[in-house]
Amino acid sequence: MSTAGKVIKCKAAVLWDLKKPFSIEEVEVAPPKAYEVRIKMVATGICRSDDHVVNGDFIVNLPVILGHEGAGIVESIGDGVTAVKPGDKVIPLCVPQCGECIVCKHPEANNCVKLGLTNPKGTMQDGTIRFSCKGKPIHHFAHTSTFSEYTVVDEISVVKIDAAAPLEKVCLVGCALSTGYGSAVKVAKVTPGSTCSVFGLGGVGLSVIIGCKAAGAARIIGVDINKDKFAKAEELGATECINPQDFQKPVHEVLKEMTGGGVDFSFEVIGQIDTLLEALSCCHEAFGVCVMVGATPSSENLSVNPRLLFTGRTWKGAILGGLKCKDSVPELVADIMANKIPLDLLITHALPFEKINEGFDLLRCGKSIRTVLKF
Ligand code: PAD
Ligand code: ZN
Ligand code: ZN
Repeated sequence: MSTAGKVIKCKAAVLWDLKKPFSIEEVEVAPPKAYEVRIKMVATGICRSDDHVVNGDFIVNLPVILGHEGAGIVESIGDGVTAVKPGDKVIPLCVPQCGECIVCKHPEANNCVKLGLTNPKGTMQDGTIRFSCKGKPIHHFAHTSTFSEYTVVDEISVVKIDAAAPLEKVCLVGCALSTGYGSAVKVAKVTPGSTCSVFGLGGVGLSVIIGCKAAGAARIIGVDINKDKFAKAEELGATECINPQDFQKPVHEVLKEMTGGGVDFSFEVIGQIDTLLEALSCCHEAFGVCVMVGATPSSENLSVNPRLLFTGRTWKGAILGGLKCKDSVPELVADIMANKIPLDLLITHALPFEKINEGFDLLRCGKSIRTVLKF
């Protein structure tokens, strides 16, 4: 019996309060309105950005259904939707691409004006909500809310992918892979023969390494305080890895010595103020480019001596690797299917959706790269 046009009751992981475990609840998911799409989720990754919300470092309205790195199949569409149809395999996009705004029309930018990252209301574009639980409205997150068996997204926040794509893998294109790969290739524009340093070897940092290698970097130095991350980084293309705790001096000085004055491209993929400054300082003072990838706590500021930039450094940031997702996500999925991108190596754990709290514990204790939850 078709569920189109009806409210669907299903399981979702609801975050009722900060710093509390997710609770698996029966939620009601309203049908999609005009220009909206309801998706049956098949798989979702767990990203540190979801954990930043749980911690209170990334402020959103509660209660909320998190998750922004998923893949699924379209269950039904609202009036006017032309981009996808029921049965299509899709990836929800946490950075929408409306295609019409000044940002979408800019060749280098992806922060669509419809994104509203600086004011995350936790609603659909029309300002209303499709989730409820025990009679209470539950907020959306990042236009995606993939920690639910069914979710509703705006048409500008979803893209169709190859019907043969393995959803339990390519879900990572929804965040980690796009963010890391795009940060190297699109934001930093890593050049052949260059030297790169990558601070933070989680799912996103390792994706930066994949991008640096694809762009032809000659030397890629991984930096992490967890040595267990080094083997995978080297498998993916890091030429060496260092632990800042092994040195008496600041790691930017170590990196400058290792590279004869500083790296060409540095990436902060942790989300901390101190490492952001280290990453900026380790790139060459005359031509180095530093890309901020990690999401620092919304409330924290950084004091920087402007002389760090005076001599020629470039300091950049971007969400989702600066990629226009409707264009790039299907392309990256195709590259993965053609074995041009070793995505499999990022997935260290697979768990049933109900074990979501276990998945977060694995991330917090540094045991996982990416855990994929299966519905
Ligand atoms: P992760 O927690 O899997 O990886 C972070 C890594 O940093 C771990 O391996 C840690 O051991 C390491 N680390 C922690 N502290 C230090 C330190 N002081 N020095 C060196 N290494 C350290 O996270 P992730 O890969 O899922 O995400 C990384 C960051 O990127 C995080 O802040 C997340 O919110 C952000 C992100 N940004 C975007 C974007 O659009 N810009 C998208 C997705 C994720
Ligand atoms: Zn993410
Ligand atoms: Zn736009």
